[in-house]
Amino acid sequence: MSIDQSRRQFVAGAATAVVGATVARSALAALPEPVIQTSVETAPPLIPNSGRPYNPVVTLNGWTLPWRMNNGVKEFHLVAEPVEREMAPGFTAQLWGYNGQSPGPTIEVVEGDRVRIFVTNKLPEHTSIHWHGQRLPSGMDGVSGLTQRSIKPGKTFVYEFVARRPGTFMYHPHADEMVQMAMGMHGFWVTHPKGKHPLIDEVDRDFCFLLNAFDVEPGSKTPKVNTMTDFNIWAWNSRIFPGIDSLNVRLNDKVRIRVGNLTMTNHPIHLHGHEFQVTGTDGGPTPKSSRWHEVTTDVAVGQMRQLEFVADEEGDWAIHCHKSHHTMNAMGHDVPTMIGVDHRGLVQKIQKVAPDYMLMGERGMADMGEMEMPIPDNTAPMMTGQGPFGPLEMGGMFSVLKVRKDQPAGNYKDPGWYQHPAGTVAYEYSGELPTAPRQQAAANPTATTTTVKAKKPGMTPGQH
Ligand SMILES: [Cu+2]
Repeated sequence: MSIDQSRRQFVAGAATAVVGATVARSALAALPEPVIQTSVETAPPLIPNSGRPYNPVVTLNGWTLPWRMNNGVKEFHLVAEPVEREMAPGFTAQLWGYNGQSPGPTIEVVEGDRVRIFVTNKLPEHTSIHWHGQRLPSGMDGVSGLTQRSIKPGKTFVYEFVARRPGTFMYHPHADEMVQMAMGMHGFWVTHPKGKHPLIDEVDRDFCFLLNAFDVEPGSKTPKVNTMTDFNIWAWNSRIFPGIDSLNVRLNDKVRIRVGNLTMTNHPIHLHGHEFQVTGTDGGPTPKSSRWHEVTTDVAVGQMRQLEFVADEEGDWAIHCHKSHHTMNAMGHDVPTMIGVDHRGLVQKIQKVAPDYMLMGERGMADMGEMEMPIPDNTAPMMTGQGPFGPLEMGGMFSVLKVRKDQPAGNYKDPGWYQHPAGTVAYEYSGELPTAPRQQAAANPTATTTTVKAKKPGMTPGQH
């Protein structure tokens, strides 16, 4: 089928689906051309060239969906479809998403904008889109069966509402949710304030990403959709370290990072070197009197958080989920604990019956960050990434905030690793090691010992 033929059929299908929709049909002369993204690079901010002005966000390893103005209405076209997403170099997953990628494109509008979103379903099953956090007519809320008929494969539905309150939102299906979310269907939505807002500061850099999780068996490409808690791929915008771009800012920039959680567990997001305030949630900006400084904030399931700080410390600063299993990729979670087990002499014997057997973890697992372990094709190593000082031994939800005084304003290019000023890097001690007191005690058994009284849970006070 030629492109022209398929477009004609596509448009014909869309026209049929529009019949019965409750929005102004006369306005729908034609669908806006869907914009498809093939790159996994972080797109530069999309400077608005129509509609009201705003300061755009930067979506980590993502992009913002262009729109067209139609009689004062901002029109977007989302296409729900199977996509191939490179989650990290060497590891590509078969996901479902929107407009060529998972997650879908970020949608940016301005408070008060009338928004019309065409949603075309190219999935093998029905879908719908829920606009998480928005004030809108109930029938536009996207809960299939409850507020609308589901969008059958091949059909296009239209959502239309006014973006009434500014803030940080997301979108995702509300139809066969378990499967469609597990497959990577979601996207970010930012409603910018229409002018100066008492609770929303102007910032120099505004980043956003969604937390998402997948269960992809090493060597395979398609997530297991029935997994409830045992995920092995912890991602930001369907990317995992070292595939997540760094957040590159200029020294003393005011920075906002917007995070939304569409996984099945909470993620304490931790930033090094700076304190931030949580200035907003998906419920809107927080009152100034309610803000305090944090270096970690928990983003619970279905929640969104806006973190703000002044990047006034130069350097390479880790930003990551503080759950240690969430900064690891597949493979490692089921490795038995071997610390302290003496394998010497055993390996060759075992290799006679199991030639692939390798010694792993008897001194901790850090070796795995360095060693070239044979792993199945299309699998992200469990602990990986090279920094300027050696292996980073990370994976999953990990990136770097790069603060540089010579980063040009408005420029997002990766400045490379930080050049530390002389005398500011942790260094090896080369003097004599004193003998530890406990070794002296062991050498002299008559030395005084201290009895520690331990209290076990469940004991009443005073009982020992
Ligand atoms: Cu986490």
